[in-house]
Amino acid sequence: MLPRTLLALIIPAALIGCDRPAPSTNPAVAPVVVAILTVHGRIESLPEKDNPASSLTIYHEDIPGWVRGDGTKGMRSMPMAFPVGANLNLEGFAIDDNVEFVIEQIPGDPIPYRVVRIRKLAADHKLDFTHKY
Ligand SMILES: [Cu+2]
Repeated sequence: MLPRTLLALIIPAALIGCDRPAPSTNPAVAPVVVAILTVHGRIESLPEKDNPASSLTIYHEDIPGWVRGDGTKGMRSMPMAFPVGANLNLEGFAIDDNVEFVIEQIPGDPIPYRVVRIRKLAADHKLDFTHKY
């Protein structure tokens, strides 16, 4: 678990360039996972120990199932910083690795999306960063 101060620094950076779902205003409603998305992309940076400004940044392909704040869906391919789930092990991953990863989206949670699984794809796997919608 990351120290709170570290999260406070990482989360705003992770949200830049992305459409953040509005947090729930009703404290009685527990945040629920609204989407579990399997996505392909290429690692651009990795979180570094003792560097709160670092992050898992992945240039991801289009994500048609991404739930936007207004309830519509889709996010075009882009480089994007992702918060990392508590049990995600990034040992052995390197910049420029092609990866398949799973994002959980939890609007209303202090961390409204996070990467919970990741695996390497073949180095010659063809990624498609064209915008298809
Ligand atoms: Cu994105």
